[in-house]
Amino acid sequence: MTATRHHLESESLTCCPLTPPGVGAIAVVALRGAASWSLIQTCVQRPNGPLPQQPQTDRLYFGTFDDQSETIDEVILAPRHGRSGELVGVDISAHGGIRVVERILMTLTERGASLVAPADCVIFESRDDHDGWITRIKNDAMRRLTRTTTRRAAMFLMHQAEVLPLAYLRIFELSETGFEDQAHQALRTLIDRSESAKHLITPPKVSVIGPPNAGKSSLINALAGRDHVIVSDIEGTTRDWVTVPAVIEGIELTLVDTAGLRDTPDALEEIAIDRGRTASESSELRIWVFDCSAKMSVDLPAMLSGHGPRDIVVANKSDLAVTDDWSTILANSPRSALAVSATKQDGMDDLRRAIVGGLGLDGFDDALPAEFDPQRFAMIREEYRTNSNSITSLAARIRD
Ligand SMILES: Nc1nc2c(ncn2[C@@H]2O[C@H](COP(=O)(O)OP(=O)(O)OP(=O)(O)O)[C@@H](O)[C@H]2O)c(=O)[nH]1
Ligand SMILES: [Mg+2]
Repeated sequence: MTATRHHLESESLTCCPLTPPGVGAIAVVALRGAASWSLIQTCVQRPNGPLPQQPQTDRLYFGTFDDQSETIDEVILAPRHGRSGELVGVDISAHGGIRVVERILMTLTERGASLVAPADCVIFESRDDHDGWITRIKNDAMRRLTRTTTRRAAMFLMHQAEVLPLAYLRIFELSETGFEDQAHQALRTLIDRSESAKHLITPPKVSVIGPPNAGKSSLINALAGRDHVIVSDIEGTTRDWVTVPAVIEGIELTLVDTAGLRDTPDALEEIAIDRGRTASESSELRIWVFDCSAKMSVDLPAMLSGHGPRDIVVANKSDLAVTDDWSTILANSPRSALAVSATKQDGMDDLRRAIVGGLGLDGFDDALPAEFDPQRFAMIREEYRTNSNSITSLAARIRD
């Protein structure tokens, strides 16, 4: 028996899988007990060295979970603290797979933790959790983890399991103690942040529209990092709209490639253009793509008249000789268009930043509270709108 094991056995340590086996891209294992961090320190290494002696509250740690000298998986650690700030456990999220979870549980039990059924593993406890609403929100976040596909979404949900119930508690407490204005302000902030955060949970649709041959499909391939859609110099190559998954700054997106907008005698193409237009209207963000080496074939201001405030205008093919019209637009300050070359991959970082900004996620801090559940979000927004004088009804519905 090692010294570590002997030391840890004197404390009560339990572990259990929190996510169902084999489902989703992320698996979460809960480790509970005051000594859980000491145990974790023996099996998780950060890329730049060991874990700190004590975990900070409201912080996640990224590292590799090792058994002897072999790495089992990359993990995110979420330390869990009790009401008075004491450590009560650590949630370990790995990439999933039955074997990985088994090996993590095996390592933890070898080092002193007892394996228990999820129902016996106290997941969360809070003095204010009379009717279980805090536990419910936290467990909702954990369940959603099994459906995430990016590390960023996983980190966001693990943060929310901790901070979202606290944000609600604070709003209720402010209201119950007579600080209605502050309660409203805090709720408004939560709603605004949730509006952006929804894009971390449900991949937003970003459609790419513009005249034929402007390089829309090329741009989509450049953003997705693979040749998903057909590119050719024949105008009207893309017919019916096509969706392509992509990840930008950890945000999962659905890019929508559409048929080039033009007047055409071809009935099929006209239908494709119409369908593309409809798809783009229901998108969260639209990217207008033009060929800046070609004479402007459209009345740009007219074309952009339906243009939403957050839509992005791309002047593609900036590697070729740029026409005078486009030179003027690109020289304007502030610039209304981004100069990009899809084939040479120039200007793509600016475009990615503009997409993140257009989705309201520029500088978004995943560790601050935001509602992640679409139904609860719709409910709090509605309560705020219709019942803006009272937090009481909102509190009752959240606690219900
Ligand atoms: N030089 C240069 N050529 C490009 C660039 N982007 C696209 N092209 C070329 O432009 C032509 C049209 O590209 P596509 O991506 O098919 O254009 P599209 O807008 O999807 O066209 P449709 O589907 O017909 O509406 C192809 O020959 C591409 O190789 C670029 O940045 N620079
Ligand atoms: Mg195309």
